[in-house]
Amino acid sequence: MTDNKIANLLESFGMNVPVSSWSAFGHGHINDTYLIKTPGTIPDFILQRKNHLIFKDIAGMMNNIVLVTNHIRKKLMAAGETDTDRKVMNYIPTVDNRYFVKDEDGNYWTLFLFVRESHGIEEVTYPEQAFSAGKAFGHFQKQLSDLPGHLLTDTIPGFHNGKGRLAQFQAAIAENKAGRVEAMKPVIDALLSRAGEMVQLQEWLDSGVLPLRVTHNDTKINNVLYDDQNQILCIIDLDTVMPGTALFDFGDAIRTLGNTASEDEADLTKIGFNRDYFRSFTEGYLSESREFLSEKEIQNLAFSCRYLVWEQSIRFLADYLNGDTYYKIAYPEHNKVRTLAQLRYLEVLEENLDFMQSVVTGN
Ligand code: GN1
Ligand code: MG
Repeated sequence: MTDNKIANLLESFGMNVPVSSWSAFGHGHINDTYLIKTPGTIPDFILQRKNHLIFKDIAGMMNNIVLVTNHIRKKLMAAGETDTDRKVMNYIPTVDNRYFVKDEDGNYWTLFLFVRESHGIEEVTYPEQAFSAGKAFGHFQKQLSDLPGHLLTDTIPGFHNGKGRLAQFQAAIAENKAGRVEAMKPVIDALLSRAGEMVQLQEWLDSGVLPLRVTHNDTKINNVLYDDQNQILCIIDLDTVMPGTALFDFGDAIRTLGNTASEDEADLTKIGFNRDYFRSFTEGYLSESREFLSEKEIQNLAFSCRYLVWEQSIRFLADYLNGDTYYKIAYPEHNKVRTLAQLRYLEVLEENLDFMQSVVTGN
């Protein structure tokens, strides 16, 4: 990245503004993100190179994002909200009214407002934070509960589709590109033995037993923005907003927030389940979502947590077996470590099944 390139890209978005500094920003595994600081009252921006090897339909992705953010913004305005720029992401259109720029190297860039006086957190450290995160994701789903899922494009087809993910995992095993299958056999078997139960979620979605909604699909805690008083501002990282089930978002949040360790913890003894955070998150989430969720959805919130952890395990393991082509890795065995950490967490969730179900159903 160079000063010149930043200036050119900003100009494509109609932003001929002075730049005081820029720096790499955030912890994403997929895109390259830069914070662009500007002087005085000019807003700061986030410039992001979207990884088009993963997001193969950038136009569709940006369509989804604009549909979702416009829908939320209209609701905020109707409710008399004055600080809309901090309550929903604000993407900047280009001078020819698109929401992305393709540069001469074939890379895709987007620009959005940096949310003023905001911060994210990498992990929950006290139960009220878990409650507010649950409320934030529940509120996001509520804001979108009247936006029909079919209006959005499946920009990563089958992103949380258990049947499709299983097929990709089986293909990775069959192809054995990196020669790692034999050493991973016990882990592969442990994950395959759970497949029958796990693919049910997709079967319910396919048959209409679960309603198709607009979902975020990457509900990690670092995708919630807070203000300086630790009040929720908005949900960010909308790249994966797509049609899905509410269960994807609940389960994926618990995948990270309920875990006492990080998703790639190498010391498996550190991996546990934080019951307080689970309870608080669920209460916050249901305080916003109970009114629109179906009974089937509520009954399967606890199951969705196991599903998402299983899915993430087979995604990490498939990438490891394929020779690490999808996720950015920090060291050679990173995807293996991630897989083992997820599998351990899955076992921990299995041990907590009755507790989780009783929290969700309020008994
Ligand atoms: C990726 O880049 P990041 O951290 O927001 C991935 C998620 C995974 C996550 C695992 C588009 O998200 O699905 O759960 O890594 N996003 C995509 O940490 O594959
Ligand atoms: Mg993210």
